[in-house]
Amino acid sequence: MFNESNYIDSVNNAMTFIVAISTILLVGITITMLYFVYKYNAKRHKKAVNIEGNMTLEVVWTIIPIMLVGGMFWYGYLGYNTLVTPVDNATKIKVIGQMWRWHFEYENGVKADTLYLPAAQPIQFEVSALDVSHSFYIPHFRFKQDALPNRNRILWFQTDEKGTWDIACAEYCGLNHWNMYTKVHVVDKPEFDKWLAKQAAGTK
Ligand SMILES: [Cu+2]
Repeated sequence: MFNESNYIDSVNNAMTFIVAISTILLVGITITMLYFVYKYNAKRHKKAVNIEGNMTLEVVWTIIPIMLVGGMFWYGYLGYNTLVTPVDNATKIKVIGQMWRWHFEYENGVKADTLYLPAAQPIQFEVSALDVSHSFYIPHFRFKQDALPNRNRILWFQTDEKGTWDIACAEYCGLNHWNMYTKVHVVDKPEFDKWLAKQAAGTK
């Protein structure tokens, strides 16, 4: 239910939907405009005429945009809903933004500046910040959440895809915002447990 492809798909679908609508509108409006420039050229129509009160047109151009923005909202909502629906037995990780680095805290007290995640396991991120507003952003997973001081945002996430990807800050937060990068390593559960145990031993 919560594999990464579900979440990625909903963001990608929303993007495709919006680009498709925008393209259709751009082409349609441009063609109509050029046609009107030709048809209502001053050489053919010397006198401008005002047309008023067409109920059908009013209704049509009210309903169509409502359906379009409703569709955009729906696709966005699907992705958001996936993130905010609680999952049992999730690995809990605190994500803390600070000028200009990320901190990650695990349930057993392990702290790290690089994020390790177990693959195919539900993760619960608790996102906050120490100083100013940041935004926790993993472009590969289309994952983005504002990290705000005095506010904890809880999101559930899961990925089946193993590998290493960038984590960025997506909210301008000062001089070194541009360099507020770290990495996420998604590894098998046994490898993750081993890493976590090793870190715990090292911090004692
Ligand atoms: Cu930042």
